Amino acid sequence: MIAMHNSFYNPDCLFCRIAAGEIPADIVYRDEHVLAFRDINPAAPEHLLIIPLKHIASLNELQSEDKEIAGHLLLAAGEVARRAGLYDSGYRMVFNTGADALQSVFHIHGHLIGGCRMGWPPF
Ligand code: DGP
Repeated sequence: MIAMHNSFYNPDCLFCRIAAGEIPADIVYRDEHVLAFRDINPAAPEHLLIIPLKHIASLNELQSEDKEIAGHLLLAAGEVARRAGLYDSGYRMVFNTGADALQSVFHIHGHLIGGCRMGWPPF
């Protein structure tokens, strides 16, 4: 367990607690800025979440100082997709933000989904 109480780690945030190893998850990728793990309630045959290690509530709270983290998260997506076997077949990355998008966990997470043919638009 990592004991940190600062703006990087929010002890009340589920995904901060997963990133700190306090709550188990099926982790598929980790580096100095991001973590990817399987969603507990998959919406597709493969459904992973890619999160920044830093607590940032949503895309709305992303600051220009977070540029490196945000870019890093997108750069990691291809490797996460490769590890999930989705690199060649294709996948979708979604950031639910706010009420209309049904965001339920307020720590930025990209849903990386795939393993089936999807439709568009998503509603
Ligand atoms: P959203 O609704 O966009 O905020 O997505 C939150 C996702 O987080 C949702 O698809 C379910 C997933 N989730 C919630 N709790 C847990 C958990 O404890 N572990 C894992 N692996 N995923 C979780």
